[in-house]
Amino acid sequence: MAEIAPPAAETLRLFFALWPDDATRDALNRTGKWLHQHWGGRRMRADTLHITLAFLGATPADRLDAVFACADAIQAAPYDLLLDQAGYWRHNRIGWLGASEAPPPHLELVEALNAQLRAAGFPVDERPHVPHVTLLRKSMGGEIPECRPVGWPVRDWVLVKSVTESGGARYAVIRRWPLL
Ligand code: 2AM
Repeated sequence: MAEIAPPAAETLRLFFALWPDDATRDALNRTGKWLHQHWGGRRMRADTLHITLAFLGATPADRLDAVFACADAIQAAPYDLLLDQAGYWRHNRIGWLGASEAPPPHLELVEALNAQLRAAGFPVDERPHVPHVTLLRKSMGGEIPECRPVGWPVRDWVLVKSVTESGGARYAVIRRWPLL
């Protein structure tokens, strides 16, 4: 008799991120157009632009409360990010805008989040964190053009669910935590 496989446990593809306010998103999107003129590739849609703080990947849906608890445990202050450095990574053909100097509160937030996630048994990216907004995928790269810096007033951070659809990834903000 054929065995019936148990249904696969539902998983969510999750990451913590900074999500831009409207003015910051517009400025990032303009830089995306500018970089695209130089480097080509596929521009990220304006409504998907973000900075990843911690990438969890496929997470069992029944662990969502544990993910929330990690974030609830964090106390962090608001800060301003200056995204003043365009870059290109050859290994994944990404064109990005990032911070040449990440302010201490940003790095502290990432470290606090990683510490909570690690303690709760979630996978943590041990590579050094490079704060960046991916603007182009499948890009050729090239000489780095002069880019107008983008100031980002960081006042909150979010947990995001990524859903893969035929037109690419769609992101849905699940919850938001204020910086106080
Ligand atoms: P990227 O923009 O540099 O590709 C959603 O996929 C977000 O999580 C993106 O910002 C992506 O970074 C990041 N991400 C995807 N896979 C990752 C991984 N294995 N480790 C760290 N970050 C990842």
